[in-house]
Amino acid sequence: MESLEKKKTIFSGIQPSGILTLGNYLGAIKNWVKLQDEYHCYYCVVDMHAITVRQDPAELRKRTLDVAAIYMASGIDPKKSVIYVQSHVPQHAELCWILNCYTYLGELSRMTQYKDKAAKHQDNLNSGLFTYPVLMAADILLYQTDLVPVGSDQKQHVEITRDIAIRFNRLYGGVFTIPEPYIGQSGARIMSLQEPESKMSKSDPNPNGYISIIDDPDTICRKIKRAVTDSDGEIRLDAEKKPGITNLLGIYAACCEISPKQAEEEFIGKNYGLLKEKVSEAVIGRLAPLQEKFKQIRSEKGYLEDILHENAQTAQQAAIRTLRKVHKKIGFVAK
Ligand code: ATP
Ligand code: LTN
Repeated sequence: MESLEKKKTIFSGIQPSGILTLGNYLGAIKNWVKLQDEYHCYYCVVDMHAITVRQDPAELRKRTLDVAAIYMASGIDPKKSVIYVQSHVPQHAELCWILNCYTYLGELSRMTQYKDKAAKHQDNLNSGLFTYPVLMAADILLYQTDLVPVGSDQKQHVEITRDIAIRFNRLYGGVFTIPEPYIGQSGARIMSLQEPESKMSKSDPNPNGYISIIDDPDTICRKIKRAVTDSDGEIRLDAEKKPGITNLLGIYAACCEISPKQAEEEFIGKNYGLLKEKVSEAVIGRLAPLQEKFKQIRSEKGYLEDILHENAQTAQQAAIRTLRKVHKKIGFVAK
């Protein structure tokens, strides 16, 4: 019976705006790997989103391939899941334009990511930064996506996607599947090692704030040793009063596949030095196999590019189907 049921669709993406961090891995990619057997998955490298902030062209090109290689090195299989680059499928930009005409300035101005990024990039307040969530809605709705696995910081963007889709469907009848966010239990929000009140982010100007997925063991140990904690000396979960320690316990738990509560129990009565040592070991152990595969995939550039091109064609076929339906509904003359 089960095989007759249509597999549900998953879509997610990461911007090639920096080297991926442990936050991206534990909050997003780790969950993607688990989902690929049960769902029909699209995992995209969202280069068009990345240019909402100035990027160096050579770096962007390199990082786009790096992100795709990290997807594969983490266990996403390009034979099971569609791994591709956003700008290779122009239907994302086309649907984005259409959806822009069904999205209100008021709702966009409430987006917290926009407010954060606008504050950081006062010198480049471009309109792409403002309409960023509409492109994200286009990404998701093009594939009739059921579930969007993201870290908790992206929940608001999935909600606005739902609002836009519901609005469109009300006007024109059922066009889009209404997606749901899927937020994994552990690693939902890994915080900066230097400012544990804000999330670990790959575009943080201070590299001590994040662990990059390809940091070597010495760098990982050094960054964790320097992680900001507090002075009361007690290891327990308390995100408000002890954000640094809570974050380290969260990282440990996510790396060891246990709950933060179990991690807390393991460290009762122990000192911060030991906690940091154990967290370093757990992170290094978790990342080692991934780093080895990454190097191998990255050394075969032609192979990686071939996979991305093939997968973009698969994605495009599905995207064209949705866009055709949208054109018809809004009254565009058929080509
Ligand atoms: P940037 O710093 O360039 O804004 P970012 O590091 O925040 O980027 P994104 O490309 O915006 O990363 O996010 C990719 C995915 O990783 C999203 O699903 C996001 O929710 C998740 N993610 C990013 N940072 C974290 C984090 N610190 N903890 C958990 N999940 C995260
Ligand atoms: N906005 C996301 C990246 C992103 C995405 C998507 C995530 C772009 N398009 C579609 C899920 C689905 C971010 O900043 N992390």
